[in-house]
Amino acid sequence: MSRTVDLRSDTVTLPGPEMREAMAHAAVGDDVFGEDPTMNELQEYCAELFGKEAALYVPSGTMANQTSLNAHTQPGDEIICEYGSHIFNYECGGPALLSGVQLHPLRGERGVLSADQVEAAIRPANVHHPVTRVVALENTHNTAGGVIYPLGTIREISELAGNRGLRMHLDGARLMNAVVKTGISPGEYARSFDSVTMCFSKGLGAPVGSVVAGNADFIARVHRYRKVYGGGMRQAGIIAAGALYALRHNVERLAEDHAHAQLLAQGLAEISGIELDPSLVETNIVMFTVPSERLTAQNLSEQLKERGVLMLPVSDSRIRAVTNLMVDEQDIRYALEQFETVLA
Ligand code: TLP
Repeated sequence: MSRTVDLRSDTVTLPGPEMREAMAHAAVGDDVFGEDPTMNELQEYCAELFGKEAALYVPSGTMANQTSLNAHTQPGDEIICEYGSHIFNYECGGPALLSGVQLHPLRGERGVLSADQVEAAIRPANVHHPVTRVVALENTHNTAGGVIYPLGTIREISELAGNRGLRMHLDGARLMNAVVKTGISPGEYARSFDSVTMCFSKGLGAPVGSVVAGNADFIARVHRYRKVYGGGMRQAGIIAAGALYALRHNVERLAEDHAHAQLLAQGLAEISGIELDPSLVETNIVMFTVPSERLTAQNLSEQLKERGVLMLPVSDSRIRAVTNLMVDEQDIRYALEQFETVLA
C-alpha cells in the first residue's frame, strides 16, 4: 500500500470534517461594514487570548507582519530583526516595497538575539543614520528549527526597547507551539510586545488566515493597511470559523506534533551520515544535514518523494521536516524506513 507523508510544512494541513462543518454553518455578514459575526467573534477571542485591546484577522502571516511593520514605521526607518527571520528572507522585500523601511538583520544564536546585540545595533541620533524604530522577533523561529525564544531574553529585549522608545513586534506564526511546549500563556508572551501575529493555517490546521493583536489605535492602522493591500474581507466568517475551530480544538494537540518531531529526530540521528542533535528539536520543526559527499539535499528529497515522503530541501545540504496534524506515529516510522532504504 502506498502512503504519503507530507512533512514539507505545517501549512499543508487540510480541514477535517468537524472544522468544515463549523465553517459551513458559520454566521456571516459583510465584514467591510464590520457586520460579520464570526469575524468579530474571532477577533474578540484573539484580543482576549493575547491580552490586547484589539485584534484583526488577515489573510496570511505575511500580511500580518507587513501591515504591522507598516503601522509601526515611517519611510526611512529601520527595523532590527534576525538574519534567518521570515520578514528578512521570505516576504519578498515587503518592508522596503510597502513601508519604505530597511531591515537591519543581526545573527542570533540559533535565531535568538540577545539584548546586548540589539542594544549595539540601535542607531545613535545622527543626521546620517536611519531611525531605529522596531525590534522584530520570531517565536518559534522557523529557519533555526522551531526554536523557542526564552521568555527571559524576550523580557530583556523588551525592557531595552521600552527604555529606548522602540516598538516590539512578534512574528508569532507558530507561537502556539511555544505556548504548548513551555506552558507560558499567549498573554504572557504578548505582554512584551506592541504587536503580535499568529497563523491559523500552520500547526493549528485552519485553511486560511492569521491574526494581528495590539492596542486599538495600532489595530485601526493595521486595518487601514489591510484595506490598502487589497485585504478588505466580505463574508470572511466562513474562513474565520475554521480559525475559531482551530483555536478551540487544535491547540493542545500540538504536543503530538512535538512528540512526532522528536521521534523523527531521534530516528534520523541514528542513520549513518545524517547530522542532527535531537536535543535541539524543541517543537515541530526538524532541520538536518545530509551526507553531502554522497548526495545533495535536493537529490535525497527527490528519492524520498518517489517513496511518498515529502520534505523541503532548504540548502544544498540541509532539509526541513515539519510535523503536523496530517501525520501520525506510523507515518513517522514509515518515513524513517524510507530514509534507511534510500541511504543504505
Ligand atoms: N512560512 C512558510 C514558508 O513561507 C517558509 C513555511 O512553510 O514555514 N512567519 C513565519 C515564521 C513563517 O514561517 C511563515 C510561513 C510566515 C510568517 C508567513 O505566513 P504565510 O505563508 O501565511 O504568509
